[in-house]
Amino acid sequence: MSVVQNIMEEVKKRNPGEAEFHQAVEEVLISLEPVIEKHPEYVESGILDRLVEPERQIMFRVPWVDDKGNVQVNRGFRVQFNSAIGPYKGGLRFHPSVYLGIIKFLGFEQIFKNSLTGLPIGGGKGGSDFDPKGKSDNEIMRFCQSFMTELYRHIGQDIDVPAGDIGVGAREIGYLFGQYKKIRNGYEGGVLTGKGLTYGGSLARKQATGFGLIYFVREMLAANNDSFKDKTVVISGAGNVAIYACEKAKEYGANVVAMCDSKGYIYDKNGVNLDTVKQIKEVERKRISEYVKHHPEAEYHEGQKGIWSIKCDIALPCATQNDIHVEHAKQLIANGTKIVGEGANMPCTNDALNLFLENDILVAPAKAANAGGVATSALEMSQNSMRLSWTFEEVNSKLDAIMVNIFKAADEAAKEFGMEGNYVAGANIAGFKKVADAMMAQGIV
Ligand code: NDP
Ligand code: 2IT
Repeated sequence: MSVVQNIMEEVKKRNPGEAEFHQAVEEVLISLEPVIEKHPEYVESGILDRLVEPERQIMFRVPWVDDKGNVQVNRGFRVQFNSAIGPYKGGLRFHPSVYLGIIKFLGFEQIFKNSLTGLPIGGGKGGSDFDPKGKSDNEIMRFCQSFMTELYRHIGQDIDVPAGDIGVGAREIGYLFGQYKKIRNGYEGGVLTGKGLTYGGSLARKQATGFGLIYFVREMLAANNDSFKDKTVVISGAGNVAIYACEKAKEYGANVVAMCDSKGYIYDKNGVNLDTVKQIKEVERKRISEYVKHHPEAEYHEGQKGIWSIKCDIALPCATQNDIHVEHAKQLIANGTKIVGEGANMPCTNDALNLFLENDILVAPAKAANAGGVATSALEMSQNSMRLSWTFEEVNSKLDAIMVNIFKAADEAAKEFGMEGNYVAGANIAGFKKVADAMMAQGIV
């Protein structure tokens, strides 16, 4: 058995039932095979064995009282995966599907993503199986306060810095920050990112993941003498990442014809009206189906998966993991899609990814393409440490430069190992090498 196969067997044995975690590890390890062949010292130092084992995993009870006076109990998680290059950094996800395997896959991916940003941040992730849908603001606040009442002892601006992810936006970060500050009796601004602009948040953090995705895809297109101009784009999701990917893609002259939430998708052949989507999703927190009430010429279809049957040049999955399976990949390829840009984390199954690569579809892999969010979180930490704030233009231009560098790193690593144009492998390799070298330098810890 090869080194990679051995480690994979061990990961499955030691982490039973965590399918998403197995998937994420497998995807990375396979692409690292040529690297470890060239660098046997990584294997001798147990770098891979250590990388797949989180430094620390925390699970805790989150009790809270709902508006009817009933006691509710959720489960909280924080997985501190790797601190070789900086404090643990990564978002919190509040979604009923959350269990340890989801948080571990996200934490594992975060190690490589954060490394690619070129900024000093390690990898971590957390969250809860709490479902924010249908909860009042007061319920959300009480839940966040209870969650932080345990989490606070494990985090800190030089220890572990959480942020948002699915179900966690500025509202939740505000409640979490308020509780942290109250317990700690001090203003430790850099302990959370994605904060509101009135208390230490960074301009452009809200836009950063979506904008960053488009900057990365722009570079990938440019390397192939192409651009967004007049391209038909389909975006899954209608949350933070999807909305700002849509905004920047439109600005670059693309026609975004479809978006979705977990219940269904809208198709507006003349171009999605983003103001309407923002109003429905950011302000009213309602379903995307509302869109057709404002735009009767558009179509709404029940069932989210149908979105991948729409003909498009560029597909941007920005909702959640395992959104695109082989059958959806086949549909996209048959419809002439040339570019897949992963805004969500692990939105394609490994088989779907391989199918895209075999068919010469250009794939912008999540770890690289959605790194703009966490990169801008790191810029928020820098601003907090300096006790000043940069303008929108300053942050946005730093973000753009970071995404250009990430593209170059992925491109060059792919070329170095004879896989030109395979940015999936390139991103994994470039992200891995920095972390591996830092781990080598720091000894067996
Ligand atoms: P939001 O909570 O803002 O939005 C999530 C969107 O995806 C919603 O439209 C939601 O629909 C949809 N969605 C969620 N779960 C499912 C599901 N099981 N099936 C279909 N649709 C679903 O989250 P974000 O936009 O922040 O995150 C989206 C993705 O991007 C995630 O994979 C996240 O990990 C990743 N990401 C986020 C970053 C950030 O900075 N926020 C940074 C990097 C990556 P509904 O409302 O119906 O649930
Ligand atoms: O997946 C991700 O990179 C995020 N959810 C953002 C993490 C962060 O710390 O900003």
